[in-house]
Amino acid sequence: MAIERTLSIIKPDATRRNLTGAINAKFEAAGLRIVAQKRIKLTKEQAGKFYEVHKERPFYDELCEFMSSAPVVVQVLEGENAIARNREVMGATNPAEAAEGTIRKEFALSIGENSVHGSDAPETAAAEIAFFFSQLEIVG
Ligand code: RTP
Ligand code: MG
Repeated sequence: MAIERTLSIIKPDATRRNLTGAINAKFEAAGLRIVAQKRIKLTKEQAGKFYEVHKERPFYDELCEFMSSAPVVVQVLEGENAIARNREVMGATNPAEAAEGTIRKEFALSIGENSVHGSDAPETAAAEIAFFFSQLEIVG
């Protein structure tokens, strides 16, 4: 199995409720290592750029508002099959459909305010990591 890196974001609904540590504990328990991490506040424009793939979706504006409404914690997670592993730990986008024990099942408030983001493929992981981090900031 390949060692991968993926981009994770702890979203505003979770930072507001002081859940950063509880969410990180889930990643670490799943064998994912946090090899880079910073707390930032996105502007609506920066959120819009990050989520540009969703530009045509009906929820785009609401999503960009939400992602810039409070600080987020952006992180690089590393481990075996980290991209798929992380998405497993996150659970389904809609918390009503998320499996027991997943982050979204335990913490998400709604399909929009769903506590975490995770890259969905090797190409998007590489691009999303580069969006937030320089190589020097990632220490494996
Ligand atoms: P993410 O990209 O954040 O890891 O989540 P995902 O792959 O599970 O979901 P995606 O389809 O990529 O959607 C990105 C984010 O947009 C918000 N969303 N809102 N109101 C809605 O119907 C709706 N659908 C999606 C969520 O915050 C979702 O994580
Ligand atoms: Mg996605």
